[in-house]
Amino acid sequence: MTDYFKNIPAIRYEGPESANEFAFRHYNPDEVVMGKRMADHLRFAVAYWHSFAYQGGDPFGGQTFERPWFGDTLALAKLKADAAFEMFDIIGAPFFCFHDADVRPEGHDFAENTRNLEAIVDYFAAKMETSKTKLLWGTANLFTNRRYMAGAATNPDPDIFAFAAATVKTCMDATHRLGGQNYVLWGGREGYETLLNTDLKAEAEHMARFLHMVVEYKHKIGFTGTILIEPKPQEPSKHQYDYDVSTVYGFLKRFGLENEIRVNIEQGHCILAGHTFEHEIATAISMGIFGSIDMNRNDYQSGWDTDQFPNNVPEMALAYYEILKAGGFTTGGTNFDARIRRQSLDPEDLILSHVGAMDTCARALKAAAALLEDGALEAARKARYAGWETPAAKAMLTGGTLDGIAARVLDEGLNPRPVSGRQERLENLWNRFV
Ligand code: XUL
Ligand code: CO
Repeated sequence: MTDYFKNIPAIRYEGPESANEFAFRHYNPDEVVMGKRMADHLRFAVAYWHSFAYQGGDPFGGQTFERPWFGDTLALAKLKADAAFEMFDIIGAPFFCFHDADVRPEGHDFAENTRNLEAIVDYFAAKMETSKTKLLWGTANLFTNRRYMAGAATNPDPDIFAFAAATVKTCMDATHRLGGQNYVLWGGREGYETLLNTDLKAEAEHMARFLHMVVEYKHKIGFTGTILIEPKPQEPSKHQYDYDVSTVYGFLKRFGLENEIRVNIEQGHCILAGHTFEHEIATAISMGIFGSIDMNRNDYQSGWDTDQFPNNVPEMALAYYEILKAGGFTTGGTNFDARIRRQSLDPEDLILSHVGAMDTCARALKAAAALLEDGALEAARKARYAGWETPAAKAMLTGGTLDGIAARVLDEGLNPRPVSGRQERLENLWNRFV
């Protein structure tokens, strides 16, 4: 036991009228929404890196937080784990996520990194025997250490490719051992700064081989979770190879990986790519590669990946609407890839940021479910495409040819009239539910 969160009570649902800061107003884990417990719909996860490893730095200044577990020893890494599992209990987190570098001290070489990781995995495993919190996903940090400055799987140096591959092996082992439901690959440095020193074709082929090895190893060890790629358009690299969902899909298809790897979609990354969150989610669903979400928001003025906690209910509702419509998460969930601001120094800030974000998501889920159950939006969407039910329309898709269609257009004297897209009417409908 640590005394880090000593004065903070376990957070319970008290309903929308409660004025208690340390209570949920909307997230009621056992409440049934569309036939399923809210907790089972949302599948919240705490991100270890932001809540326990982030020290408060920004590009102009270093550490602002003082946490008793900061430091690079195994004893401190265990203290960090103690505090983390205490926080998971306080907020009732069903899941957590971690990178190797968040949980273990940095070693001098691969062997020491592996020993340190295994020691912490043992420590987690013992805690998880009694904890209610499970592992949503594990991942390898292949971007912080200077060895990865020119990439991991796409590094021009084959020894760094090898170091990264060996590291992913250990992280997949850790994830498998802890019962993780997914394994994530975010290619922070898989991209480039200047074409003057970059061989695009070679880098793509190396990354594809790397991903095939990940898939092969997954099957070899009997890991039944989902392998996920997390798209992001830039930052840290100027040009990232995993720009957005469509780019990732094209890459997977090009190298025959589209049935093995899905995507973990992060709100802030979508915005950086010039898309909305719901666009990226709907795109992934339409391509059959939707996996999980990283929930956060960026500052809308700065244009950086500021990883703030979500607080915009209508926006999140659009995202959950697409997820619910597609049948909900399977192995995926809602990972709060979000950190408190560097001035938010108190233990309470760590807890209440999650409480607010869980409430935001719960409100969004309920609004999305109500609209889906109402059915008016889907009916309108279906009506817009109703013309495709006619035999002539269907025939164009099955055996249509340009000259055959041209003959029919002439023959029937087709002169179609545009119809309203009714955007504002649909926005009004949407607004009745959020
Ligand atoms: C970086 C980011 C990562 C991934 C995991 O922008 O989102 O934290 O989620 O490596
Ligand atoms: Co993320």
